[in-house]
Amino acid sequence: MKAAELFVRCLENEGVEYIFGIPGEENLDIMDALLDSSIRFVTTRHEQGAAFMADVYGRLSGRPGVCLSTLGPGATNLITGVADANMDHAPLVAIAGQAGTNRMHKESHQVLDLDALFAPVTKYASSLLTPNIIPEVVRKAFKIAQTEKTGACFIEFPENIAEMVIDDVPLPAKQSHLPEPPQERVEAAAAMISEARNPMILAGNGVVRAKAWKHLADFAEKLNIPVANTFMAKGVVPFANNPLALGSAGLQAKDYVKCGFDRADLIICVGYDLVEYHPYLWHPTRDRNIIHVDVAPAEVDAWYGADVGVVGDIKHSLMRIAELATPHQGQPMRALRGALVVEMDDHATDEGFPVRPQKLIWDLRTAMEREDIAICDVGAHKMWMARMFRCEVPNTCIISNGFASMGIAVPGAVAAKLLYPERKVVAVTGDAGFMMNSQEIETAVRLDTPIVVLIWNDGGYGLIGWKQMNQFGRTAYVDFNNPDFVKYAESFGARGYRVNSTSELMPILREALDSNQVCVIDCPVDYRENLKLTQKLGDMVCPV
Ligand SMILES: Cc1ncc(C[n+]2csc(CCOP(=O)(O)OP(=O)(O)O)c2C)c(N)n1
Ligand SMILES: [Mg+2]
Repeated sequence: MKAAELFVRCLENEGVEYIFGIPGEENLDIMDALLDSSIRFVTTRHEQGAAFMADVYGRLSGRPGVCLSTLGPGATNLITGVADANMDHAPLVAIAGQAGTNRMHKESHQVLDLDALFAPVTKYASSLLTPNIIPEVVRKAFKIAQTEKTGACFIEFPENIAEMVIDDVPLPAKQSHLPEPPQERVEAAAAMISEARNPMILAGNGVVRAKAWKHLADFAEKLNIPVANTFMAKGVVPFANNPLALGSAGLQAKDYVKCGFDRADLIICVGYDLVEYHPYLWHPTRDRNIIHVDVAPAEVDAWYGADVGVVGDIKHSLMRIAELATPHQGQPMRALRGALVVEMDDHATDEGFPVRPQKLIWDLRTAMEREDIAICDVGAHKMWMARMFRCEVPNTCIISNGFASMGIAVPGAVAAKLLYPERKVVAVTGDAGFMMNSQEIETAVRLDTPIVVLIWNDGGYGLIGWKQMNQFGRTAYVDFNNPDFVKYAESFGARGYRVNSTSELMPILREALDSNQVCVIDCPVDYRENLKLTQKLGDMVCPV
């Protein structure tokens, strides 16, 4: 068979269902071989869209999402989404065509050193310089992408190698197992927890990747320890009626949950990746005890001096520590949650227009079912969603907070809908982030993946304006004009809605969610609330 066919067999062997991408002149053999495979190729309208689809596919499923481009400009277009997956620890394998090995060594049309280009944004980048190594390279890329801490890998496939003839078979696709945490570390952690006066848990995205949310909730409940989660770990403990759930931590500003970190003498970090939330923001004093429960040893950071590291399978670590530690009494941090819930509930009947962020979130949460999925883009809207969108189930509010690239929401929603056709999927996006990958509306319409895109329209780069106002008292170069989003949506064959008054928002959301069509909702948002929030939190006196 041709090397390209063997390559595709190897991908099938890894359980690949979808490849997101754009064909080019240098991957003709792969594209042709895919026609005879079980893999579905999703043609996108930008390689960045393809990479974000693979990113969110990987994050939601735990299996590597796969994206593909041609050489040179196709490959550079992939990079942002690949970097996003890598820094958010989403498993992903990116594939790019390459010029033949007879012209890779010299100045030649569209040729870039792709291994070098992808090395800083992946865990492993390799080139198929001979057909004999295809089974090994593919297996290695998938194994590394799926091994904690999961991330992105890259394979470059020169066109002359792809058409060579080879007789070989894929290697068995096996996954490695995580080691048990050492008993002595488990005991040390349990002793530290038993002796603490005010322990608190910070749960990160690693809990979601390990599917350890039930174990975390049991751990917290048994030991009666409150839990804050990072933006990327929303849903790891049920929020509703759970006195131990303190909500999401991640704002740079003061916040209720931060009062918890100030009050705690011990912070138990579980599956926490430092990329999600700088330790200096929640641990400026550097004097608290820290227990690090994770699959990998703690990163070195002056504000993250782990006193006890429990490294190994997170589920087992949590179970074993909980067996040995003494439960705590009382709920000294409960008022923090109470203050947040008051804020969440405060805008339920708000009629002000443009719509306030709190009301937008209230209506969205009310319109969506528990298991429906929101994919957030990056901007002020993300901050509001992270803080105020109640989330009961992990992986139902996807936030990129490692690389935090704008443009993820629309393509990410397409991937989510492919994975979960029975659930509603909403892309929650700013007007700027929307325009960065809005071309994938065409992909969504063509694939018949009925997503709802909810645009928070402020005519600007809202988050940046917010920061500029905080720091300088004036904004600089953050305003822009938007196209008519309704007509824009309709031009793709999608439905477009404009929210003209706050009372229209809920009926429009319900209609769009029920429509089974791709829908775009243009919702004007009142970002005067941004500075009000900063002011309010700045003036806040900790309730604990
Ligand atoms: C690709 C990319 N470019 C720039 C940034 C920096 N940045 C973060 S948020 C933001 C503004 C986002 O504007 P918009 O999408 O309209 O959301 P809003 O803040 O208005 O809610 C910018 C420019 C980024 N995170 N990613
Ligand atoms: Mg905006």
